[in-house]
Amino acid sequence: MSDEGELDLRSLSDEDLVQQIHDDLYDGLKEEVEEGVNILLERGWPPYKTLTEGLVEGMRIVGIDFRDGILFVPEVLLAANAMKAGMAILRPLLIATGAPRLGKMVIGTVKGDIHDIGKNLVAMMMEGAGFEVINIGINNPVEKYLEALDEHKPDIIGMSALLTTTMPYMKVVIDTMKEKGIREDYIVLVGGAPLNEEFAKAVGADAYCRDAAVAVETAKSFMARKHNVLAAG
Ligand code: B1M
Repeated sequence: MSDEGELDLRSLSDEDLVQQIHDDLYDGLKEEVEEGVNILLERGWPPYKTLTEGLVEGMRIVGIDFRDGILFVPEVLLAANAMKAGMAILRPLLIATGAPRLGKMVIGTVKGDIHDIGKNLVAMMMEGAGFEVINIGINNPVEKYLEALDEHKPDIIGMSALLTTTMPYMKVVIDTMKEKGIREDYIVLVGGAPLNEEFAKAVGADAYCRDAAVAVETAKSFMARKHNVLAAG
């Protein structure tokens, strides 16, 4: 809708505004996406609903046209930028202040992979749920994960991969942890669009997390188990 520069987003109904945010995300219109997100929030939309229905759904549509060769990398990069700008508005709202710390997580995208939106979203939601999160970014070789574990001593290590070619690298990280005898010191959670539970099991992770909300729930239940074991011991 870039030819409708005069479009007043405030005049749209919620439903049309969400549709417009999808269109603006698709067109990589960062400022328009920011404005749309702000308007939904002003109308009382909860941040999580704004995130999932406005931004995540918009990016899902981008993904379909990327897959089908209708959109290309430069356009998808613009869409990703617009998405990140929308996420930046929601981040402080999703992050609880003063919540008791539930645990610590190191999270990063694996070597060879530069997708970071989903991983950042997981980091954001985990922080919102009261976890301390150390986000080590993208394209992480096993050494980077090990350094982060050593430095931050987290309870959980989270790995993200969006490519079928990079997801096997998770096994490299887990196998290296096994070789060093530290695998059982951590809860290993994995996620990313091409993964599934079977894959997570095969590479030796503790659990596959379908989305950010599942990541939070899974992390909480593993932390509760860890505390029970410690209390029993
Ligand atoms: Co890429 N890309 N991309 N891309 N890209 C995909 C993944 C693809 C499915 C598109 C397609 O063909 N439909 C396809 C992969 C095919 C495959 O391997 N099966 C693909 C491809 C092929 C590529 C390139 C190879 C393209 C090229 O260069 N020819 C290239 C590879 C670059 C590289 O990494 N080496 C590439 C590049 C890019 C951009 C740079 C342009 C951009 C990334 C920008 C960025 O991230 N900063 C990009 C994007 C944006 C996408 C799509 C469109 C969207 C990904 C996204 O952000 N989704 C994507 C299509 C798709 O996934 N439908 C695609 C939104 C996000 C909220 O969801 O990431 O799934 P997601 O995260 C979810 C869950 O998966 C889960 O929770 C998140 C939140 O709910 N989750 C975790 C994710 N990580 C987790 C970690 C956890 C737990 C849960 O740890 C505990």
